[in-house]
Amino acid sequence: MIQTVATTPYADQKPGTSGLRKKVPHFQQPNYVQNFVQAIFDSLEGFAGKTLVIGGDGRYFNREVIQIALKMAAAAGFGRVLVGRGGILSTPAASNVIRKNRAFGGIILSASHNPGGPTEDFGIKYNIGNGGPAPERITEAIYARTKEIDEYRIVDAPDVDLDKLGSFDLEGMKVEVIDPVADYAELMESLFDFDAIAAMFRDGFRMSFDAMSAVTGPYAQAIIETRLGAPVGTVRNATPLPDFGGHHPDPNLVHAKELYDAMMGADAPDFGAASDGDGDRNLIIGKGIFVTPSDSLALLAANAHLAPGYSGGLAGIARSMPTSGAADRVAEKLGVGLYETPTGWKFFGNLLDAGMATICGEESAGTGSNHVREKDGVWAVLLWLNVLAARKEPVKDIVTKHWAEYGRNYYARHDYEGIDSDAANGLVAALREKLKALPGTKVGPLTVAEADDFAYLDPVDGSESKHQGIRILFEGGSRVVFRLSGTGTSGATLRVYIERFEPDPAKHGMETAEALADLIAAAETLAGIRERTGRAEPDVIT
Ligand code: G16
Repeated sequence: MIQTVATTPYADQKPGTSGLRKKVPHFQQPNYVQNFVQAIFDSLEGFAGKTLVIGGDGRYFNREVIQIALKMAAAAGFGRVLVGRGGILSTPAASNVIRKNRAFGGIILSASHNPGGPTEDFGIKYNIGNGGPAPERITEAIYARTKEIDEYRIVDAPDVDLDKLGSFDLEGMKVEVIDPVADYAELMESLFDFDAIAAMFRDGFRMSFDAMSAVTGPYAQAIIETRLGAPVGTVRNATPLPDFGGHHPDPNLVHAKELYDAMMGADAPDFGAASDGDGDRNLIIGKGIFVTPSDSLALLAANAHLAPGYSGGLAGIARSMPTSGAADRVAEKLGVGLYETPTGWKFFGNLLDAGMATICGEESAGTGSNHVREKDGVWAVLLWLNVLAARKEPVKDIVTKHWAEYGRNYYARHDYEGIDSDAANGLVAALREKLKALPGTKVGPLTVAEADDFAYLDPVDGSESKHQGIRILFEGGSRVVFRLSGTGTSGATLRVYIERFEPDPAKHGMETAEALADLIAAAETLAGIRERTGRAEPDVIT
């Protein structure tokens, strides 16, 4: 029986860079979840009788929200819902399930790399039929709807048993509980040379994959240990936990420090990798060398032809604006297009759908391809493994040869987390105001060449996105970018992206902090970070 329940709007349900993310207690307010889910359905058309995919990264509150979403999908008139067993689907696996089953769309429950638990983070996002995050036109419609919603519809029925594979009836809607890993593993096998990778493991290649007690554990075990034959234990922290074991499931040098330290040790394995809460991010570390996400994108693009799924070459490469320009020179050499988009995977969807780009990546540890419409952590790790199996060289040699050929982009991102929102907005506004006057200004040894507020005109649908980050470019090609994160849940996070291009191989052995020292000082001078935020140091450097 469908119940119509009266509700009142919440003013703060504006989706950010990747859906709605808030603390769990915030989501637990009366009807908070129901309002948002109903606003999603109210913003869509033509889904009666069609298929919806629902899954999440297993974090605290996942199961409760899945039951609500299932009952509301039944009330909204969907014909079928595919849901991962235990409510689990990694974000890229959900994208694959949507595409493979030609579903109308999907609801993904995750706050990605943010911590989980009763007082930590939760998130809901909607993906469209191409398997990718809803574009801004849809997220804006959802937000508009949340501001005026006055009722939601839900069926009155017992909870669905999410732990049993099979088909169930929910008030006339079919619910299929599916294996979260099987389709995804099959897709990976179709893209990569599993025989060559398995042979490499047989020959003693050693790897450590840290699943960070998050969603990729079962995926990585099934693929890397079971199918590729890596020794059991290669995948660490493999059981997804609702609170990620109390850790922050963010695969960076701060939160995956144990892996980093192991990879820098004398007895390091050949290859280290990690993924995040929902499985879309990746961290790549070779023996004695961390590969920045921007370099990883460039390296994967340059070597992708070594994997069967990409042997025909790339149509183009896309990267978010704050991502370093390392991939640009690979695109130039390959003679393919390079697209620079705002931060947010949703901006790659059109380029991938139109066949303009094959590989995409972001500085925020995301890399992916046209195989799905999300970034994909395990995919990136497998492409690296395929490249290593084909080239039979250590990661370090592959990276240094790449720099020698293309030049090195020294790169770092400084994050100031949980700062006062007014202070953060004030900092950006002040920068914006002086943009026009900046060119020609000297900052220490540097001279500003250009300064702007990045705007993107989507070449496929003509939509425009403004205010996507302040770029300050210096003579000689270095730059500093300032933007506020759209994924945090408390206060504001200021991100400062710092990059210097160094063509001379004799200068490729510097420490990143040393290579970027002038630019870090210039960022402080230009933005007055310390004065405006009260912070002398970033919280995280990646
Ligand atoms: C999300 C988006 C990414 C973005 C990242 C950081 O990733 O999908 O495209 O680069 O957030 O965004 P921001 O700088 O606004 O915090 P994820 O892994 O959190 O879904």
